[in-house]
Amino acid sequence: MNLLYISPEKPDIWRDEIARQMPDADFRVWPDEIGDPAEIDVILCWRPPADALRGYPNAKLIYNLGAGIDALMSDPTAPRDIPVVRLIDPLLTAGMTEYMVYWTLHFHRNFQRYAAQQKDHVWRSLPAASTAGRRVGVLGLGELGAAAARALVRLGFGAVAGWSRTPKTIDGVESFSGAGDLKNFLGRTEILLCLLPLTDETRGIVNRDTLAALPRGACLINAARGAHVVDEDLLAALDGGHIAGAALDVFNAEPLPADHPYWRHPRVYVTPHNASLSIPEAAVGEIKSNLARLSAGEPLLGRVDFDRGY
Ligand code: NDP
Ligand code: OXD
Repeated sequence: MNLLYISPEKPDIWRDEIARQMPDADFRVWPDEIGDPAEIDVILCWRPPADALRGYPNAKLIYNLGAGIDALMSDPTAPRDIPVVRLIDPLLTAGMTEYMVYWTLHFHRNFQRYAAQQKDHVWRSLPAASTAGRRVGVLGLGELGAAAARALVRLGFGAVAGWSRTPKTIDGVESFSGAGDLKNFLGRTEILLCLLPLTDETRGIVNRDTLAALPRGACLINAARGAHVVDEDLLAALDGGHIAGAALDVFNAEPLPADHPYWRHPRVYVTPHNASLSIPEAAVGEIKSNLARLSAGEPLLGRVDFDRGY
């Protein structure tokens, strides 16, 4: 099987891991090692440059080496006549769960306020909300959002809710769904986690109106995509005190420009788009089993629905 790797990121660890776990596969790197484009069976890509995905007449599958497929969906030249799958990998999910649990606890336990107090040498205990009563809300209850919600329930959070396109049944998680339910969901949410895919419908979803629908003092954790957030609206809500804090892993421009106000905002925490990473060692096992499904004509895991956009 001939695999073509298309990504601005270095191929080395993928090449090594494919060689270890799929010794019969021929791993080629775009653009220098393509060879005859008609020989390519499967494209492995991450943030492929525009136009790079077309021109492989016998490719049977495009494998997105991450969870978010927004880069691929935004390329109008990307083929739509062969299946696209995205990585669903237990280690990627576990990493995101850690990120979400960490920041939820941070805001839940007022750690940002203790850090501010420490600067002024203030020894003062702040009133603590109970875990059972803390109202956490997850935007997106897919692979990652559902896992984060479940982890919070296991930790004892007693008022976890989630918002998705279609209703969900998850133990301990109140389900809100559809555009008509968004304001109800936000109105009860003190700590908001964003794990939505970036689509035409979700772009800019964290904006002046939706932030205003959260209760005063709410906090935001966004590890989905920067373009979910309207930065000026979030900064205004932080400066006005309506939003108490934000932990942000993803940004409208990445790397976050050196002069961006998020860097120096006292209540914003910045991480460099590494809430969770695809780990080739684990991912290649998932890819292998999906390729076996492809050969057997079985349904593929993580198949992207072009109409929904994710
Ligand atoms: P999934 O596709 O599994 O889940 C998406 C969820 O969002 C689903 O519950 C879906 O609803 C819901 N949703 C989509 N559109 C809408 C809408 N218009 N209204 C309401 N709900 C909607 O995605 P994952 O959980 O795997 O990943 C989520 C995102 O996380 C990725 O797209 C990526 O951008 C980001 N990510 C970030 C990483 C990082 O390191 N920062 C790492 C990995 C991923 P329904 O279930 O009804 O379809
Ligand atoms: C992803 C990411 O979508 O790392 O997998 O952002």
